[in-house]
Amino acid sequence: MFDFTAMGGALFSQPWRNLSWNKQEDLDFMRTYQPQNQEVNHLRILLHGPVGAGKSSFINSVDSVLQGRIMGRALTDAISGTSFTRKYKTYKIHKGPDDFYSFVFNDIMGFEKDTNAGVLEEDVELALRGHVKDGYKFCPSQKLTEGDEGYRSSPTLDDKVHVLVCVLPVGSVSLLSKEVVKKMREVRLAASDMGIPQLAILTKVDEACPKTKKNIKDVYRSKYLKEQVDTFHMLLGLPQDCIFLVKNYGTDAIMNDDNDVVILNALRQMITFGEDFLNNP
Ligand SMILES: Nc1nc2c(ncn2[C@@H]2O[C@H](COP(=O)(O)OP(=O)(O)OP(=O)(O)O)[C@@H](O)[C@H]2O)c(=O)[nH]1
Ligand SMILES: [Mg+2]
Repeated sequence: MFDFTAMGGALFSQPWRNLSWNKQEDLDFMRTYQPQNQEVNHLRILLHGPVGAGKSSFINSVDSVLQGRIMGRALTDAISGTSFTRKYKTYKIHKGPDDFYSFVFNDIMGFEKDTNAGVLEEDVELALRGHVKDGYKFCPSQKLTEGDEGYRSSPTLDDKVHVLVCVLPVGSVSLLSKEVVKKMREVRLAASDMGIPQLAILTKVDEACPKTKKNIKDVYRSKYLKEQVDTFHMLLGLPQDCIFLVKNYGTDAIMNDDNDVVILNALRQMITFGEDFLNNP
């Protein structure tokens, strides 16, 4: 049996990924970012992953970092066993009172182990292609089809997903069921077929690693966390440099510049990847 607690404390002498720890530079990048491709207004990031992974929390965390105070708009749920996010919804983040950042998030209902619960892979694929209208409520037993009210027949590049992000608690990597891995791989393959870039965030690093909980600057030095990144890379076939570690802010959190940088680092990569896709759709 793998000794998680022993691994939880061990650190590499040097981080395996170097962050700039320059929050202002990251904030300036977000503020000035605009898609070069004039066909689109926003870069669209789709977060997908199991129930309770921290998808809504990540949107809230980005919102909080950019606003400089804790935000809780993309509702999160601490207790439910089944997915809390059911509606397909686009989240924009305010830059000023009437102004928004040039990237948006969609947060899709989680996959569930049970084949007749949670979002269907087919529906995720439709979302990737831009066929799912805002406000559509996913139904685990029936896929969205042409002619349904929530179905958009002729999506523009703006409606499509430009970068796909798989979200998973880092402590769940070794516990993933075969069914969920299969669903994640299928979605990843569908995105690859469409040329959509992909990355992953592994959340709840604070729960999984006591050293990181104490000092978020050690996140990319933790041996245990690196092991989970490597395992996830093997399971899903995503390159290690496309896998990011994140501690989300809960509604009662105290903000911290170093944690902000860790969140912004992941977001910046999402934007960079999505921008590549938009310039070559
Ligand atoms: N400690 C800790 N808790 C987290 C973190 N991210 C999310 N959580 C908690 O995990 C729970 C589930 O998070 P959500 O953001 O609602 O998860 P979700 O992926 O949106 O789940 P569904 O909408 O049900 O698919 C909430 O209680 C969050 O506060 C994290 O990085 N650290
Ligand atoms: Mg959610």
